[in-house]
Formats: sequence, C-alpha cells, structure tokens
Amino acid sequence: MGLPNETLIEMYRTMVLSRRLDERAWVLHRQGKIAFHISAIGHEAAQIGAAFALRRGEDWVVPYYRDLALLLALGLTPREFALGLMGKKGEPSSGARQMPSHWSLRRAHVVSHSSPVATQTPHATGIALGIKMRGDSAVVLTSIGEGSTSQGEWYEGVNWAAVQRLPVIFLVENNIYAISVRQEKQMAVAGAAGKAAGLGLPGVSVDGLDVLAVYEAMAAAVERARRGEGPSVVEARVQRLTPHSSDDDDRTYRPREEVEAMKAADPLAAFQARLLEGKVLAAKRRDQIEAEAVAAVEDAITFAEAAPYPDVSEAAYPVYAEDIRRG
Ligand SMILES: Cc1ncc(C[n+]2csc(CCOP(=O)(O)OP(=O)(O)O)c2C)c(N)n1
Ligand SMILES: [Mg+2]
Repeated sequence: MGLPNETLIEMYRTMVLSRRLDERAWVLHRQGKIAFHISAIGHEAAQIGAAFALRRGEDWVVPYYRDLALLLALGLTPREFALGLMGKKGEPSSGARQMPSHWSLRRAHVVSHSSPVATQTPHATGIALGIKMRGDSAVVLTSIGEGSTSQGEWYEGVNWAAVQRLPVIFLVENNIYAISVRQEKQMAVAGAAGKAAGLGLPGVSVDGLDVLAVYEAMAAAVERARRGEGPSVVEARVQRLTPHSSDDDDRTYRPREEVEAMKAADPLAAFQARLLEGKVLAAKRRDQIEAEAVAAVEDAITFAEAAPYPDVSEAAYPVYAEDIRRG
C-alpha cells in the first residue's frame, strides 16, 4: 500500500479513536451532559488521509467544525476534546468561550475559525501569502464542506491564492448535504473540484471513503505547493452518517434507506478490512487498538467531568492580546 505498515496502523488507530470519541459525544448529548456536538462520522478517512500528507506541527491548518479526526491526527488529545465538549477550563480552542469543535491548537499550528462558514478560506490564503513573503517552506491546509464553497469568501480566497500561486490546499469534504440542502440545489457543476478550473488552479475529486486515495491526492497537492507551483483544490467525496449536528433531525429530509446504504460503505470498516486482508493488521492488534480507544474515551470523559469551569475572573482571557502572554 506504499506507506510503511506502522504509518497505516497509526492512520487506522486515529480513525478508531475519532469514531469512539464521536460516538460518545452523541451519547453525552442525549444524556443532557453537553449542549452540542457536530460529527466527523463518515468523514474520518478524508481527514486522516489529508493530515498524514502534511508535515504535522510545521505546516499550518485552518480547519472547519467537522474535523475531529483531523485534529486528533494533529495532536489534539481526547482530554482536550472532552474539555471542549463540556466547556471546561483548559480547553485549547478558545478557553471554553466558543462552541465545541471550533478548533484552535497553537502548538499544532491550527488556526481558529469562526462560525460563519467559509471565512476560514481567506484566512488560509492570507497565511499562505505570509509564508511566501517570508520564504518559508510550510504549506497551508484549509478544509470546508461543499455547501460552503457557494459562499463568496471561498471564491475570494481561492482566487487570490491562484493569482499569487500560494502554497495552500483547499480540501473540500463533499458529503452532498449542507444541513438539509443537497448539492444539486446549490451548485450547477458536478462537484467542488469542477470550480477550480474557472479560478485557474488544479482541482481533483477523490473517493473520500478511501484514506489512501485521499492521502495520495493530498500528497501530490502538498508537494506541488511546496515546490512553489501554487494551490490546489482537493475534493474528497465523503458521507455524513449522522444528522448535521445534535441540533438537527435528518429524518425530516432524507430517507433512512439512504443512510443505511451509506453505512454499508463505512470508511472505518473498509480500512480495517483492507488492513486485515493485506496482513498489515492482525486481529489481536485490532482488538488492542479498539480497547485502547475505549479506555482513552473513558479517561477523557471522566477527566473532563471532574474538571472545573473557567473562573469568572478569567472572562477576558485570552480575548485581549495583553492576556495572551499568560498562555
Ligand atoms: C455564513 C453562514 N451561513 C449559514 C451558516 C449555518 N450553517 C452552519 S453549517 C451549514 C452547512 C454547511 O454545509 P457544508 O459546507 O456542506 O458542510 P457540512 O456541514 O456538510 O460538512 C450552515 C448552512 C453559517 N454557519 N454561516
Ligand atoms: Mg456538506
């Protein structure tokens, strides 16, 4: 499969961890213990394929809310994720001020994004411009849903990156839906990759349920960016196996048969089967990875439940620059 076996297993391990944390978040929501969750279930292969194509910790990442697996691959710990879910002191994204999944992780070069979708795209382009002006070798990855590529900010950010030949990869996680709105109701082309040609940069569309297909497409785009040849759009065709968020009931707009058919092509199950068949992963190691993920989830939830909320005296931290020094 091209990559070293240990790398393939690490990809799988991170996908399993993401899935188990994500499932637990839904349970916590239904138990009334958290206010909100937005899920990566069905998107994990695309996110892991993308993360592993980067120099993690060196390259810059401007993600979007559905990127739990991506963040875990970049080093977010399960405890940090759980603190974020519960709005507890010490969560790294915003010091418990933002909604969960509005990621930020300074040590991993993950830059905070806002709730208005697509505003991260010009930010990523700006960071890439800074990298080019400094002559650094880093690249930028920014991700987005296909629905949000209909926003003006997406075109503005992608256009400017193409004009300036900036080192940035625009990853589109195309799950066909923008909450309840299907793709064909908001774009006249077959997918987001098709928008790239009109803006003057390469666009590829890959099977986002296949972690290695995404890795290959991303690795090519990253290398191109690092060589100074400019940006790319990489569209990963994924499946959202859950409602949009814990505030959504997708039974009102999509038939159960559609969701069941999607579940039959679960990217996690597919990767596991491929690793077992290829004798990269033995059943014993698979079970061990599973047990470790479950234990990590338990540890994270127990830790976060016992953690304090931020003290009111810290309300202005780290909102103002003078306070950032404290972090
Ligand atoms: C500018 C703006 N409009 C509307 C919303 C509400 N909203 C949040 S997520 C979302 C759907 C985004 O769909 P897509 O880009 O396909 O990403 P997905 O959630 O499917 O991964 C919408 C409409 C928002 N956050 N920002
Ligand atoms: Mg979508």
